[in-house]
Amino acid sequence: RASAIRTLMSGGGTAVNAWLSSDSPYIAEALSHAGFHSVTVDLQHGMFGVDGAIALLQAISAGPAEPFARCPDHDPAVIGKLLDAGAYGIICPGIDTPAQAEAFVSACRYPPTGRRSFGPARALLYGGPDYTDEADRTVMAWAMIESAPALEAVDAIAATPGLDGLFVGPNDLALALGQRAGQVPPPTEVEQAWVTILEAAHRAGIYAGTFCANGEIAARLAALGYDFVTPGNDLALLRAGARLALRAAQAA
Ligand code: 3PY
Ligand code: MG
Repeated sequence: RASAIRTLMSGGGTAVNAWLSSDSPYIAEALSHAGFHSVTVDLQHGMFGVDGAIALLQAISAGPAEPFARCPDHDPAVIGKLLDAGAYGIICPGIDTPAQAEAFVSACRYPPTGRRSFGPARALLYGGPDYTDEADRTVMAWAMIESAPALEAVDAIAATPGLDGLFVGPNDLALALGQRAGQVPPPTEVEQAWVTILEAAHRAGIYAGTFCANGEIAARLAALGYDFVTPGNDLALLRAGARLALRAAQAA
């Protein structure tokens, strides 16, 4: 099965990605049916481990959204397992150097290009019988830029052969730049980094993606040129909906 996200973005469209932090296949399935182009299971900060993530990827593929995963760190064994479980995109946190970017891409690609081991398991069920032949052209590798050294090396990281995109982590970036995380709107240092990272990605001919605190910021960054935006995580969506319903119920 081809990646609908790749098709959308290569035609100039912006993909809207949901971000799953809760350990609930039911919520994963609901988000997949809600109209997002992809749903990312977050193994770095989400309330589940690799075994839980496999059930979440299954639940996402019960709906139309493409299953993505943010791996917990740079471990190629975990990246391989998430790909074998059917993740069509891997977002890798804390890529600070071109060497780390190269190792990350290698973990996502079969030999002779990379070092991914053969054993596609559930990926064959999701991707179909041609999965192995197409995987290196289908699976997306996104490097997260979220530190001062990463910002410094952003052009060299973007030039990594086989890397599909740079993905901004605005909260870690805020901390790295001496600001507080979680500010809405983010500090000007992060606003500037958003422009720098977008330009570096597009200069290198790869995509630019980002996490955002909410839909308004996601819309603004999509208008700026971001190809892949994430309008808050599942808990942020739940809290925002709860706040609106409470306010409406108590308006009388
Ligand atoms: C960050 O903002 O640092 C992220 O990793 C997005 O969740
Ligand atoms: Mg982060």
